[in-house]
Amino acid sequence: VVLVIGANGQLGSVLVKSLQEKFGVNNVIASDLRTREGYQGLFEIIDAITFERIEEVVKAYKVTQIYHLAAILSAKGEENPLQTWDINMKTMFNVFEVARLNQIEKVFYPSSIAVFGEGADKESTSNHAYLDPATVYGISKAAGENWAQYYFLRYGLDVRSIRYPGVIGYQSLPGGGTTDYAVDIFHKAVLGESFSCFLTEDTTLPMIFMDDVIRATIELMDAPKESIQTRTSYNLAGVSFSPKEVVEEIVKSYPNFEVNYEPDFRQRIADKWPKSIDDSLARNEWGWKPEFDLEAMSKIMIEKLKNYYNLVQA
Ligand code: VAH
Repeated sequence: VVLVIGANGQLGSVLVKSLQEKFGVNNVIASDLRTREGYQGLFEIIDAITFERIEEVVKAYKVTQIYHLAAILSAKGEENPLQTWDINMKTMFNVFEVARLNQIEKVFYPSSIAVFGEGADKESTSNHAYLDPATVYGISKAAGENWAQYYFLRYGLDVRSIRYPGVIGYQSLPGGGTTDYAVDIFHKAVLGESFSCFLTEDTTLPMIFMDDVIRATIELMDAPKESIQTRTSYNLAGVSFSPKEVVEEIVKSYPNFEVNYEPDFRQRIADKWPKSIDDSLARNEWGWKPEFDLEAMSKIMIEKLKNYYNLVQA
């Protein structure tokens, strides 16, 4: 039985569906701060700030795996640094402690490419690059992945982790990240609106298509324990691109699409992050391989969003 914390989020909402297909609807418990309208399956309200509430649900359903997908992201996190730290760390400790005390078999803890800062190479950033994150979100993830390793080494808790790039999907909306533009831009294009981009046109960042990232997460969790030699977190690469390059793809379908660039505080966050990621550890240790490039991803985004908005392309 699998418990997903943060099941209403950009990743959680999509991951839950895949987990339901894999384990059966009655073996997946979705949880978040609020219920989700139209959600099909088992759902419990959990505020992961409260240890007792997580433990109650774990005991009631005899949970054996936890995916902890609740966090305040990079951009949003800068509004209130201390509160962001409290929420990201407290929820993580609660999950790790509930897991340790209730014989949970496996835990998934997401990290992020936001763990990297000035001290890391910008191109093909190595898994072992120096970590000097400049956002509270990045600091909390860098600390979190070290705690993941600590729980593994000290208590034998099987925590597995991926440093996610920016995630692009048609199924859900991101909230509060620096890579959010890359989802929003497709919505605007399909709706026939113009787009104001909060990053400059040549800001290249590591990104990944939703289908790839969900498959990566499930493949990591399915891998034999012995092959998971990296207990902090795995670099994961999908595709790297800049706003200009996405626009080049979009204008193939929407030649009149207009974008203007108005970089804000998020530009400073993006400037400290890698442009591309070396994910050879993930490839070698559990066989990771991405499938979607920018062109394939853009085609699917446009098709699916057109259907979603029920629009026929002019
Ligand atoms: C953010 N999408 O922008 C997140 C992230 C790649 C960075 O983890 O904050």
